[in-house]
Amino acid sequence: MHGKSIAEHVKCVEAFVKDFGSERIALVTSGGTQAPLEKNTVRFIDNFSMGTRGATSTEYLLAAGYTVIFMHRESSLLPFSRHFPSLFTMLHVEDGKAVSSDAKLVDNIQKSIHYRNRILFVPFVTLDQYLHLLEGICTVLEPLHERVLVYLAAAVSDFYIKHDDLPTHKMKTEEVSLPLSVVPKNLQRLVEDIVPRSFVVSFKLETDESILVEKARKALSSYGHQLVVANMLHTRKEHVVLVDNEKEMHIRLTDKNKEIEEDIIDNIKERHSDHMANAGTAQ
Ligand code: 9Z3
Repeated sequence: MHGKSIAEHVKCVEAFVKDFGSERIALVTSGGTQAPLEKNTVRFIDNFSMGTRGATSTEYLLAAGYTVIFMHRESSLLPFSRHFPSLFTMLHVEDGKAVSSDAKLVDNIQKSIHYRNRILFVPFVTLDQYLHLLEGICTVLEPLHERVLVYLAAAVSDFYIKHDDLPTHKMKTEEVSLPLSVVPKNLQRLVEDIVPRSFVVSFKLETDESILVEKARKALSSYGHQLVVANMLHTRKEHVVLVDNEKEMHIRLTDKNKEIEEDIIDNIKERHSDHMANAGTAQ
C-alpha cells in the first residue's frame, strides 16, 4: 500500500475532496482482494480480477464529468495505462530520451495528464485493507450526500481466515488446515448508516446464468441500495444486466469497437441525475 496506513489514505481522501469542484464524485473499487492464509503471509486466497471493469469505467466517468476516487488493488490495471500492457516495447531512444509516436499512446498520456487533478488513486492489497478503506472513504464522502456515486466493481473475497485462526508461520504441509469463515456482508451497514443518501451500485458475478438475476435481486433487497450490475464471468465484456427495484435492463455490446462500460456509465449517470434531482440537489 505504498507504505501509507489506512488512516493516512483516508486523510488524503479528505484533502482531495475538500476543494472538489465538480458536481459529482464517484468512488470506484477495482480489482481483487487478497485473504492471507498465514500471519507471516506466504500464501493467500486471491481471484481472477485484473481490474479491467473498474479502470475502464473510471475513464468513462472522468469523461462524463465525475471526479473519481479510484480505490484499486495494488498492481491491478489503471485508467489510461491499462491499454498498454507492454509499454516498454513501444518505446525507442532518441537523443537520450524514451519516445514513441504511437497515436493511441500519445492520446492516452494526454488524457491521463488532462484528468490528473480529478482522480485520486488509493491502493489496497488485502481484504482487511479493502473493508477498512471502503468504510473510511465512505465516511469522508457522506457530507457530499446525493452527489456521491459508489461503484463497487472490485471482486471481493467471500471467504477468509479470521486473524485468531491464522497460523503465525508458513503452514506446514503435514498440518494443512483452512478454517475458512464467510466474509461478513458490510454493504447493508454502508448503505443504511454511512452513505444513506448516495447512489450505490454493486456488482454481482455468477457463473450459472440461471441464478444471476435472482441473486442480484436478493442483493438489492438485502442491502437496500439503488442498483446491481449483474454479470457472468465469461461474457462480462459483452453483456450485463442492470437490476433495480422495478425492472431489469440488458446491455449488450453490438459494436466490437466499443467497450461495454461506455453504455454502463451512460445509463448510470442518468440514474444518478434522477437520484440527485429527486433529492433536490442542484445540477
Ligand atoms: C464484478 O462483477 C466485476 O464486473 C468483475 C470485473 C470482477 C467481474 P475484471 O476485473 O472483472 O474486469 O476482469 N465485480 C463484483 C464481484 C463481486 O465480488 N461481487 C460480490 C458478489 O457477487 C458482491 S460485492 O457476491
